[in-house]
Amino acid sequence: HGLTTALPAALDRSEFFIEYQPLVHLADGSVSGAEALVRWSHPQHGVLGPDRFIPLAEHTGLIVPLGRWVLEEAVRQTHEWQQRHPGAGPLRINVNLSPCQLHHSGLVADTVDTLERIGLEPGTLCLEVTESALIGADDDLLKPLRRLAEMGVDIALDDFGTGYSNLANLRRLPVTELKLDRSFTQGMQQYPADPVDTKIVEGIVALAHSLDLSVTVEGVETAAQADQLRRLGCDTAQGWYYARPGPWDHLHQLALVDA
Ligand code: G
Ligand code: G
Ligand code: MN
Ligand code: NA
Repeated sequence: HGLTTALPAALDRSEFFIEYQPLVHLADGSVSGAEALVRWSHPQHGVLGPDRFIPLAEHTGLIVPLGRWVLEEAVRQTHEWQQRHPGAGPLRINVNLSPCQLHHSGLVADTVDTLERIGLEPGTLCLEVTESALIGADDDLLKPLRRLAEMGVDIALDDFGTGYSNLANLRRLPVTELKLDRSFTQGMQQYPADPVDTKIVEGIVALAHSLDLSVTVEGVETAAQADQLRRLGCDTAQGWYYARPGPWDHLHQLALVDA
């Protein structure tokens, strides 16, 4: 596969870049942070989304250095922003972790090193891990996440509700946040919202809050969705209604509006 063999050189030539999608407090609409989403500016094919190359990078192991680069870049831009806007309040940065990175023994050391070298508080970072990556995870796999959580790094369970949700299992995972999959948000499109989705979201919010987990909803595209998810008690939202993923400067402007 041509893209696979081009990946290592692409990393050397800095062909990757990050777009940031804002995370918004549902209570007042203020920006709380952003999710870092990697893209590849391919010299022939143009801008490629992560779906096109993350699976290839996972297959070849390049995901480890690529993931390290994403973390470094996202932490650096967040820190730079904080230095320039000390009064604006901390912006949280969410970075996705692939299951391969969880298996890599350097995860904790790399993360700690990046945060310390750049000078970002661990509590400013949230690592997103998919629910499916943690299904059936044994203690060895959870140990690095637990270490990071003890240091104050937030851990979010991404795409929650799409995997096999063993709710009892949730207690044993070192997570601080659930990111509800877009499919639940779709049921909130009309008034009144889909009654089944409403019941499910209510149940998940009650469970999450009883375990001291916050709830982020993905894929919010309309005011109706934001409104109904807010009333169901969800804490944070992300989606095109607020902003599409974009360059840091775009996020920067949104964050300063309510600062
Ligand atoms: O916004 P977008 O279509 O680009 O994101 C598609 C998927 O790619 C998301 O589910 C996200 O979890 C994943 N993704 C985006 N950036 C990264 C990254 O840096 N590392 C990993 N492992 N996945 C990412
Ligand atoms: O990590 P994750 O898979 O959740 O990454 C978010 C993905 O969802 C990215 O591909 C992003 O571009 C996409 N996305 C973000 N906001 C919206 C939205 O409001 N609607 C839809 N359909 N997709 C979205
Ligand atoms: Mn994600
Ligand atoms: Na997701």
